[in-house]
Amino acid sequence: MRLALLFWCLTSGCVVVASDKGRRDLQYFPPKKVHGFARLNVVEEKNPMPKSNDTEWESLRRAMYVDGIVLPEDETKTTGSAPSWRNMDGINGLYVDGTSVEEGDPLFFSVILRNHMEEATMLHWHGLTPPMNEDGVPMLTSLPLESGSEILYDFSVPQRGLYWMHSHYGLQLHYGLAAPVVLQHPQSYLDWLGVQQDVLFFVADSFVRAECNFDFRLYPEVCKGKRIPDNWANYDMTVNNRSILDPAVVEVLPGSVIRLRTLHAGAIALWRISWPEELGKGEVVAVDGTDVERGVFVDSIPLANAQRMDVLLKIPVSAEKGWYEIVADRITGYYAEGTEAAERTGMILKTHGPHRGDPIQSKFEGKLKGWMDLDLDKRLKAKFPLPSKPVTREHVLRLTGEFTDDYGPQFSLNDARWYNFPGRGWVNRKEGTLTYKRIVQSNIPCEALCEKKNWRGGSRCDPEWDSVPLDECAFFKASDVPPRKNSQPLKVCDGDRVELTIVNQGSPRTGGDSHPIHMHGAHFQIVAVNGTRLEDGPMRDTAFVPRWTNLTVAFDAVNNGMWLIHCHMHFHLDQGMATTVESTPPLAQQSVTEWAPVSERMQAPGVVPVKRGQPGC
Ligand SMILES: [Cu+2]
Repeated sequence: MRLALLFWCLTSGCVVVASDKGRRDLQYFPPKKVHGFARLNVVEEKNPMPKSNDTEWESLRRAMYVDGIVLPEDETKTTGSAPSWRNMDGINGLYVDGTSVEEGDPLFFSVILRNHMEEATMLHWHGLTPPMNEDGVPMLTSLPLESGSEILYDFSVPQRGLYWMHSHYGLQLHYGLAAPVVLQHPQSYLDWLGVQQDVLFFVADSFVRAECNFDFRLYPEVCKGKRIPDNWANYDMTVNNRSILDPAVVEVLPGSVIRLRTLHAGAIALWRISWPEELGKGEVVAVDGTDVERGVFVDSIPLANAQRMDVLLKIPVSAEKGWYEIVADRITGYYAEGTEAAERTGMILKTHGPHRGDPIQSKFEGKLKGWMDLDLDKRLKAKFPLPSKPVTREHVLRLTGEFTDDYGPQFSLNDARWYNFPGRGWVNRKEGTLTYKRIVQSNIPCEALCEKKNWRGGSRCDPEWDSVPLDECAFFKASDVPPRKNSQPLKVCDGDRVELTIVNQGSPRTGGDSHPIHMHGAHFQIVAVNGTRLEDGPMRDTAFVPRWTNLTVAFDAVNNGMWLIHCHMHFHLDQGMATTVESTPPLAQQSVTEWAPVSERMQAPGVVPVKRGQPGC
């Protein structure tokens, strides 16, 4: 195996670094040829099925999804682990078969993506670590995928676990544009875990029409001047794309061990997932697609936006009931709401016989803590922690801003708001003034400042509006605005061991919120909570940061480029809660090559690996 790996590295250019735990930490450059691919389509449903009784807003509903085609055998040049599009427990997703590939060896992620929608899109491969041009972030490292066009992604991944794809373009995640990505473990590892069956639990919430929430004044042609309140009745809560009224039913064998693979694909809610007492405690075996040391048992799973967690559950041999309910309760990040009145969705595990047909119940009815904290993260230990290495760079990322009842999420990072996709904003159209066409991209309309109708009667809504003369308010019109350049990136040098302390002190006026912070391009390790160091804390790509908490994460800057770091509550991202981690000096932007004709397919996408070692560092 060593010889084969060496040969592969010589011909394909990978970097192998031995860690102090004996793990091969691999950074792969893109494969030079296509190893068989999956063909995916991004589609908008023309007439989405009504899902709520709230007919007032149903006509505005949008629904988007990813669909795929399994190519005939003779059209692929498969190596045995090429991606395929599969139905996994009722939801379609991308499956990369690593059962016969050794852990640490590359799996090939070769995907052709075609946009069948009328608007542009771009899919991000959440948690994967491709070269930056294939990360799927429009306007930062790639072009938007315009209507009717195709693109080829072709890179290799060392990871094994549960990942996902989702739109990073505009408000599309609110409309459900997401799907699972399974990078299957080696069969020997599954045997060691004792797993006989994987059960995917893809829990999501999507909002009926995101533009018409706090941004409704920016979209008068769609929202007709009315705001759709973001109360939970205007969300669809689903597991594997099915509601609680018609839940997914997955058949399992009595006496078997299942790996319940939970993934939060929703835009806003936080979830706690639980199962009946007959199934006992679950053993946590992975978070965010990274394995953890065994021996941590839980009776429920807290899941923030974009996070994943795998647990082993034993189906009783007797299986007297014939069915077991896996329940997701909406919880909060900062105060106890309990679960009785909380929104709920779920799925059925069935051994035999019909499901009883009653609404899904939770064993924790009214008893479970309804908020989310880091207690479980503190207990988990990474199976493959970062190798020990001196820290060479430290950064602080303050989670700033607040939510106001009148004007919605006004969050920022280090007091700056940044928008990396085209959206709408307010443009001053008064001729002959210094503020002519000054863009204020914010959901607070100018009249809010003029009327001083802000949070609890204060005199100020948003610093961005402070410099606008009151008599110019009438000249601000809702307009399309381009993305801005990020003026406050977190700069790192290639090869740095970075420690990033995420500070969430809350807001003195509102108390503040909790935020799931996701970084692209690398997994980070949770190394300290409120200054207390963790030994071999879990590796994650999305850390939940409760309010009044400081969380320190560490990562190695080996995947050179520009990487988005942002809150994964989508309304918060929409309002600018994002920045970038960038190598110093900033790299020239490269765009992903557009889809090449068939004769050039073997060369696509032609992305040149970024050179290691930056001058000035
Ligand atoms: Cu947030």
